[in-house]
Amino acid sequence: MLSAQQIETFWRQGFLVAHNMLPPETVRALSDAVDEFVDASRSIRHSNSVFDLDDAHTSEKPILRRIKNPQDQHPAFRDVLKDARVVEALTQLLGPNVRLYTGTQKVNLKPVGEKAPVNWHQDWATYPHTNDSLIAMSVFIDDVTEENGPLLAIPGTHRGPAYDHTSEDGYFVGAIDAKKSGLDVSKAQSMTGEAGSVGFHHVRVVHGSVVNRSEGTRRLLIYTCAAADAWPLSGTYTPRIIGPKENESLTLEEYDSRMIAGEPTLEPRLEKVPARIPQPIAQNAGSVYEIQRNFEGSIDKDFAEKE
Ligand SMILES: O=C(O)CCC(=O)C(=O)O
Repeated sequence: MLSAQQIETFWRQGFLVAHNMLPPETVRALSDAVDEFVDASRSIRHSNSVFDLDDAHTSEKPILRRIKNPQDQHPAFRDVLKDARVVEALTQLLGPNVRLYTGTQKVNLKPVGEKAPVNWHQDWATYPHTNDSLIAMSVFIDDVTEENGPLLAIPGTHRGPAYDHTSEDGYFVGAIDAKKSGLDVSKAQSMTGEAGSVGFHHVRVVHGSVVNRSEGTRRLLIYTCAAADAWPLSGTYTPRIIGPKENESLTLEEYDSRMIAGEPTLEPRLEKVPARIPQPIAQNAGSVYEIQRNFEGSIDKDFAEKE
């Protein structure tokens, strides 16, 4: 259960780390599950609907960046969505009726040797809804430190504009040009903590992460959850803007099977929220790493300039 102070911090900053929320046995089960996928990735040459691989990935030296839709791949990942502590925290932040958002869920591994940082962005840019009651929850499978590429979030930006995430030539690239947008990245705070901690960030908060400069992985299981009355603005039942199932719709039954707590509804809550539709999409739109390749800036460069 989150304390009143944690809830206040979340709404003031737009993000929060709840330290040591999950026990070592849960962390171990998640870690073992990720290891199985890293091993399985040795026989895969190209990214597919489950594995997102770095360009330098080989069977001898696997560099798995992401496991897609972990809830469909392994019971250890699925169990997190049933954990009473997790469900309670989500309902405290989103209200009693909570759905697993219909786009891609993920484990981001940020492996050593991976070259792609995640540039500044708002998740909201990729999946605007009828209201902004959406939160990404990241379960720390490793200790997350300043060195291994923690999420960096800029406090208060969840109350700001829907930033432009397009490239010079007008394509949606899923990244913000911090200078052009007047973002003060020096205010960014790191979401660090021990394995078993859980980070929560609001769908509109500006965030990103630099490359991993440590000797080990930084594995986060990231689930985005939505209030049941937040309906996707693009697509009928699904906001699959990027990713392999781009134009697929879910049946209502499938949509409602994603409820984590409470009841579904057919009545969207309409709120006056700033939004942009993420179009037109660049040719190589896939995971955040692929789509951000079309972006000219770099979060690492922003930080080098600051130092
Ligand atoms: O894994 C990371 O470091 C960043 C993840 C993120 O911001 C995202 O996938 O939207």
